[in-house]
Amino acid sequence: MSEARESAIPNSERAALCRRYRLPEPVRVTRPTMPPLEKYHEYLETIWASKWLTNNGKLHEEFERRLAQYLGVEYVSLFCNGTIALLVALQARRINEGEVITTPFTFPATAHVLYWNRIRPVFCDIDETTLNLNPACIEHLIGPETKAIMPVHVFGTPCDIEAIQSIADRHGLDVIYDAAHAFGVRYKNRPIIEAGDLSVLSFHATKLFTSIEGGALISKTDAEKSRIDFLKNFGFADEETVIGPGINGKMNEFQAAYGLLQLDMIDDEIAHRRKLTELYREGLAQTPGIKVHQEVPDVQRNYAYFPVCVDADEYGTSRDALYDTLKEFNIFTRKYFYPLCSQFPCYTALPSADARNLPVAERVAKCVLCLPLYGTLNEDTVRTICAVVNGLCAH
Ligand code: T4K
Repeated sequence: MSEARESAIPNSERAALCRRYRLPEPVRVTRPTMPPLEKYHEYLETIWASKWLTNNGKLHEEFERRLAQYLGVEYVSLFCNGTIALLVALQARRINEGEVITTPFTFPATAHVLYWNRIRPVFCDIDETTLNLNPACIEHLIGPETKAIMPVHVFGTPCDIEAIQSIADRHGLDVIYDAAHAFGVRYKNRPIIEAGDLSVLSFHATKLFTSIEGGALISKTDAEKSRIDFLKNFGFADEETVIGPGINGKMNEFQAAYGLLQLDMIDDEIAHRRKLTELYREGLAQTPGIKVHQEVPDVQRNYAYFPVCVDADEYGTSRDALYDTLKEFNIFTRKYFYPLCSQFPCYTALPSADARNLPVAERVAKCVLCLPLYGTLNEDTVRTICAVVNGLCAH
């Protein structure tokens, strides 16, 4: 039953459901909430007049300052995207050999930046509730080659930062958080991006907060921010001094302008997503086999994603069958994060990638489904999606 790929309700019932609930337009897992075009145009005029397109321009400066203020942290370095920010985070801490412990339940970028820094990823199992690294599984993976831990706040849910920090302190390891999903999240009333040594945000177009492409690296000291800023600009400290093997990770003025406009909209975006999340929770509360992500205490959430787990036996249909059937209704969900990074051909030979070491991650990757959630999604559409998910349940 759990491997069933077909919708378990009869075809005639499914066709009737489709006639009633099929959405007129495709609804994707996410859409960016666009700022007013006139306002972006005003920024374009400023850029045109200044002829300053990139390399630490005025808008970049303003965005970095206002972003730090909004996020409640002191040291923000803007990047062209989150992946390069992660790559530079490792270089900033001089981690470019050995092993780093990370989660397999993440976007490929997390594991790939390790590989690109010549580091062996060591995959560690996850916690069933938070879907983040399970601290209880970390310690036995630490060996003489271990340099750092790279946890991910998956779907914006904070990792167990206290437990992870105490393991890192005991073993003298760095902690670099992939906080790509955690824009604006607070834990015990502090920004989650303060945790660990460094944190990386992503501002990709699919993210809660976007600068088209973009990202930021959050550091703790003046000296570290300077090193990061040099590293993202080829290592240049001044016109004639290169402090190290840097890269081009700079954010340009067009991205910064877009980011500045997003800052004016982000609180409304989060508030609307919160409302939609509540509607989903209500609408799916009684659905057998649809397990909604549990709230974690002391967290001010950002409502970046709405993941559910489909229990094929209870729901009567597998996650994959539901994913396929929803398309007939014009509902385009995503299986974030399936397959696991440990299942990619480039990593399967690693001993830590063995499925027997990752039972929770393996199980979650087979049942997780992210339903559409974004600021311009309307409440009726969420009600319809719930009605379809309920209607397709075989029990
Ligand atoms: N670490 C983690 C944990 C991450 O999740 C990510 C990125 C990173 C690191 C790396 O950060 P960046 O280097 O990307 O800054 C998307 C994003 O490309 C990726 O940024 C993101 N995670 C990941 C979770 O999602 P795809 O392959 O699912 O994107 P795509 O093109 O299929 O888009 C999904 C849906 O979004 C589309 O069906 C429609 C909508 N969309 C997309 C784009 C690009 C739009 O409406 N407009 C758009 O411009 O990866």
